Amino acid sequence: MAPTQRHRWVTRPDSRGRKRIAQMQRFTLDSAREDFAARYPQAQFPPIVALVAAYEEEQNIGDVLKAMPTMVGDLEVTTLVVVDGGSDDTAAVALDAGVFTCVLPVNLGQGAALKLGYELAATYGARYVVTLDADGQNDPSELPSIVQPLLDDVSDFVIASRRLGVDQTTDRFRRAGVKLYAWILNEISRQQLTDSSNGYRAFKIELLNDITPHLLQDQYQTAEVVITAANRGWRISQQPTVWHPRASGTSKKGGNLFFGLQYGRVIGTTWLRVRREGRPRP
Ligand SMILES: Nc1nc2c(ncn2[C@@H]2O[C@H](COP(=O)(O)OP(=O)(O)O)[C@@H](O)[C@H]2O)c(=O)[nH]1
Ligand SMILES: [Mg+2]
Repeated sequence: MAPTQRHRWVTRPDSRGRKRIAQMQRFTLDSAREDFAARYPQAQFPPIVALVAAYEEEQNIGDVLKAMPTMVGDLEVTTLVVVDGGSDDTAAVALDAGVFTCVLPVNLGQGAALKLGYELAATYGARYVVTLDADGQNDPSELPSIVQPLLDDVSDFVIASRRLGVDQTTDRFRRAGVKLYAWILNEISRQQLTDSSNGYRAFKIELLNDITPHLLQDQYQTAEVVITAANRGWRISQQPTVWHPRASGTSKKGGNLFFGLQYGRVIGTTWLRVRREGRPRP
């Protein structure tokens, strides 16, 4: 039987096992970096990078990539897909679409894949990074409105909000969870966000360079990014979005209860970490 997220959670490895896993993760990341550098020896990113971390989304990612804007005003947009292992044709679909594609040979989780994407964006010269899902839940045509507050320099980090916009999904438990966790996160990080778990986000590269070394979550990363950025004094704002149902397939993040527990765990552990670290000096 393939190990599930839940299975991994209850059979945590001992410290030697964790060291071995960390070594394998480093090896995996290095080989993806080398592979990317060899595939794009002349790579240079324009100011805006749309970053899609994708795990087994061959059915959905093609349409997402087709709908991606290529300009915001007079700033060029390019797309970077980080394919996070998996056994389907996600990488082939991304390569066929002609976008920058970085392939992790094994699945490391969305948090790890996005961290690699942030690093590549910075290395190859991007100034703004917009993350969005590969499953069709975020509409790429909204990218200009999501990134605009950064271009106007009124914010450093923008999160799309389905609660300020339109939620076209019907899962009432998920909706209640989004509300509850936004409230908790606002209480501990002194924000007024309505949808802190939305993965449609725009960042200034300076913010990503500052927070990335602090990020530890391999998979459930959305709350960690918000709490870390807020603690480090960056300006966070929100923009309305239309939240679509998944184009096909089911969530890979587990059922509502499991997802909720993981989300709560990440809020708790990140909150403890930032309290320990304290706030950086202005
Ligand atoms: N890189 C990476 N992305 C993942 C993984 N699991 C899910 N995703 C991606 O994260 C996005 C959101 O995941 P999804 O399963 O739809 O979660 P949900 O929208 O919160 O129910 C999608 O683009 C997925 O392809 C993973 O293990 N690694
Ligand atoms: Mg989804």
